[in-house]
Amino acid sequence: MTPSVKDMYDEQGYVIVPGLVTPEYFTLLGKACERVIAKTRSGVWPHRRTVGRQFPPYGNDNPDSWGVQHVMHPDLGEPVFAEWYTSDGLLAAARELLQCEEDELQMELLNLLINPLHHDFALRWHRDDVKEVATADEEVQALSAWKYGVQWNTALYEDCCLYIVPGSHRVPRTAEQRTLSTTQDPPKNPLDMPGAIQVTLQPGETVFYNSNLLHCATYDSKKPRCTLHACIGNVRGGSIRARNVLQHGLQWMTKDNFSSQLGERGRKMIQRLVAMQKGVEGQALGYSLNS
Ligand SMILES: O=C(O)CCC(=O)C(=O)O
Ligand SMILES: [Fe+2]
Repeated sequence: MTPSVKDMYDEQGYVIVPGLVTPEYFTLLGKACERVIAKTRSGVWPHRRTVGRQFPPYGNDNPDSWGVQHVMHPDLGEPVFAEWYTSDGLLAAARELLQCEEDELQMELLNLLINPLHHDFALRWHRDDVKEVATADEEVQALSAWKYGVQWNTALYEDCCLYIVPGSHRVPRTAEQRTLSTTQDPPKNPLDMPGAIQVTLQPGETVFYNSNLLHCATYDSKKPRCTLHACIGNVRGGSIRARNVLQHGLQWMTKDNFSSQLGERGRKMIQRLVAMQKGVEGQALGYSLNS
């Protein structure tokens, strides 16, 4: 019997799913991405991931970009991103992986990962919401609690940037994995990490992954990348996702000019994010890593 998508995700910490971008969305998203990438590279859109910076705040000190932040932002005028984020296929997959109902889904991030134009760049090995210096006990604790959200990359062009260690979302790092993920340096060869594999996505494929799976990425300035990078939460997690998600600066998502461009389904999902944001207002959320 072939394992289900959910079994694979639970066991390995990732699963590749085709077909979540219909041909119509493929064209519309592709054109919208071209426009937001052009705005980012020309400096018109300031919310970007900057070469040289692994985590938010991404700063503005390098003209080259490896990502476009907040593609659903109303100021970009590209409603197709929110339409796709709330589309039937995508939400069905998210519900399956989170084992929840539609009225428990919390809207979170939708960003775009692109190739820098002038510099190759790499992210070092990391878990998105566990510090690299965490003890094995702290890792066990953090990993077991990290089940109320799912992250995904959906490639519009072939994408081989991401490396992961399957199964590492369930166990603390070995001594060698710890050494290789504690350095601040990008990996010379990501496949030196014990257990690592390279993830290759064909256009239209999506990899869903647990963002605390050990992962890194390399960015080749010569190979075009156009990959939607997103996450969604389950309200049953309470404020557990707040640190990871809110570090990206999501005040704009609480405003009426954003919710008014969403359909009924999206408006309900955004209300749950706003409630989480209100619930943690004024609280220090501690260290912030990435997403
Ligand atoms: O480029 C990727 O696919 C991964 C990005 C990533 O790991 C991050 O932003 O934390
Ligand atoms: Fe990451």
